[in-house]
Amino acid sequence: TATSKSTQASESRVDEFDAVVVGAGFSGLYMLHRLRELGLSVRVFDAAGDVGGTWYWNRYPGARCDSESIYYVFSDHFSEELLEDWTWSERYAAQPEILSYLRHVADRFDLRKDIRFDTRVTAAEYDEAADRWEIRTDDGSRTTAQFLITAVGCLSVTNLPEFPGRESFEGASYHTGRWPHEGVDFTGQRVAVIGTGATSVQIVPEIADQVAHMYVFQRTPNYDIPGWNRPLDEEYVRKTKETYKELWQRMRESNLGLPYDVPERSAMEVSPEERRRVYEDAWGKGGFRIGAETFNDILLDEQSNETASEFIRSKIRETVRDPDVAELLAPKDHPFFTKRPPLEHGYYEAFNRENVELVDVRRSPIESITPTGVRTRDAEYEVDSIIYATGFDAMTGALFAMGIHGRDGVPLTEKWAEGPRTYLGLATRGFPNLFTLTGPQSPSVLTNMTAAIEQHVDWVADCVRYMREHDLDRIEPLPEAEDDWVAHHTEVGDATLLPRANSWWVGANIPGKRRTLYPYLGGLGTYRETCDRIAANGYEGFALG
Ligand code: N01
Repeated sequence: TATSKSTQASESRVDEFDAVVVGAGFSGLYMLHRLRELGLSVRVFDAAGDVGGTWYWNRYPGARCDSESIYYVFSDHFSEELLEDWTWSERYAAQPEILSYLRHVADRFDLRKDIRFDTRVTAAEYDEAADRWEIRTDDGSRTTAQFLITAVGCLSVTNLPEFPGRESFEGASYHTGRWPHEGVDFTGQRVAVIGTGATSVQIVPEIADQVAHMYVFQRTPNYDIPGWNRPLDEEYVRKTKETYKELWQRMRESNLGLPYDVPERSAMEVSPEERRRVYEDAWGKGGFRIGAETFNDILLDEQSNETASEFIRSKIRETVRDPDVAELLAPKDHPFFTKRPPLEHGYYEAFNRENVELVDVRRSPIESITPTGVRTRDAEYEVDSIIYATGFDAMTGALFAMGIHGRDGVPLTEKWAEGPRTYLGLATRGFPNLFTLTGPQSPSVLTNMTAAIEQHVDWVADCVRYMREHDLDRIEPLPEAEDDWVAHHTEVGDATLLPRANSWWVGANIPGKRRTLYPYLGGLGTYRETCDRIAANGYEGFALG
């Protein structure tokens, strides 16, 4: 029949490109732009219906970026004019505004013509004889490319816990990372929110006055920091734009990809009064400054950390009127910043409302989802809707889901069975010409993502140019370089308090996932210097051929 003929035709046809990029969020769009400038033919695939990545999928009420909007942009390395022209309306941009920014970028640089939307990569296999990657997608197409570049984001595969009876629920269920495009009206509903991470902390205050009743199911409390969101005034925006070049340079050289002042004192070096003053000051400024700009050993020393942790607990106790609820919301089982601290915009205040109730599922775990609600060991909560704010299979989830097979057909899942093994978090031996943008063992999620993305994309683009100029077909880490990077990554992480908490940074949120530190803790500035040095030494630690 005509249909089977056309299927056969599409199956036998192979599209050839210099590079395939998977993902059309911040990193994929910038990568496409840079490769095009180098004259490469590029095909981008994205499972979404448009550009945006994280900001395409995460449309839940209250979704906004925890990095200040003025720092959450493409830099002058992408386009000076774009940086100059675009103006954010709020200190922390909300999801619709970030999505319109990315759509604007796609339009302005005519990026969509090289992107296949609604197309999911189902397999990517390295063909050693041809020295090319063959990529298969769920529309049955086959594409080959010299370079395979993953721009799949760190938090794109949703985690939906396997609660018994989940499918039996007769109301509506949502995962925050797959929010309906038309939005959801919770007016007058009884709603369960499961999870208390950064996503839940955004959604709870946003819908608290809409719902009839909300149960927030908390397993682990977080140290939530106020963002103090506000509209941006024109004068501030004008001044920022005048100094954008210097700002970006500071961001590039910083640990966090943010132009913050670096503290030089230990928290234990100063008096309790001085400490309080420093914390109050950072608290008043809002955002991650309380971790980044106060004392230099918060992530290194337990005692110092405890001073910051206790400061935040005191703020929770001041805000939440019911002392029992306040105590439940105040974390005691992990040090501050060893789980990603959410930014809050009215989260703690929400628990002062009559219609918002905190349920402690550490004490009384969720046993099942019933047709009418959530059952814990001690009680049953009847609801109309369940919101799963239960996070993501971070950093490796999307890479493993893509069916990547390297030399001799070795699956990436096998190569990384004991945890990721990479060189610089950018490449892995046995998988030539594969680059993993913001991949595990790179700074990625421990920084302002746009700064980490800029550095990775620039480095990969420079590497591709170098290979073209030197007539090289293949790049792949040497075994010793990979071993050394893995050891260095672990050593740097182990020197901090971060591996102590059960966070998604160590894979603890996914049952059965290998527990190891996923992002690199060495800081973006130092990491950049390492990457630049390696490039300047003719890609030291890589085999080129
Ligand atoms: O996910 P999470 P998220 N039973 O993994 C709970 C980024 N982000 O979507 O802590 C009961 O942090 C789980 O409990 P526990 C940001 O980097 C950025 O909120 O594992 N509870 C936890 O409370 C962030 O860190 C922005 O004990 C269960 C929650 O679900 C990352 O995304 C905005 C459970 C999941 O929290 C992920 O945040 C929002 C179970 N079986 C998010 N399973 C920006 O601003 C899980 N939980 C850019």
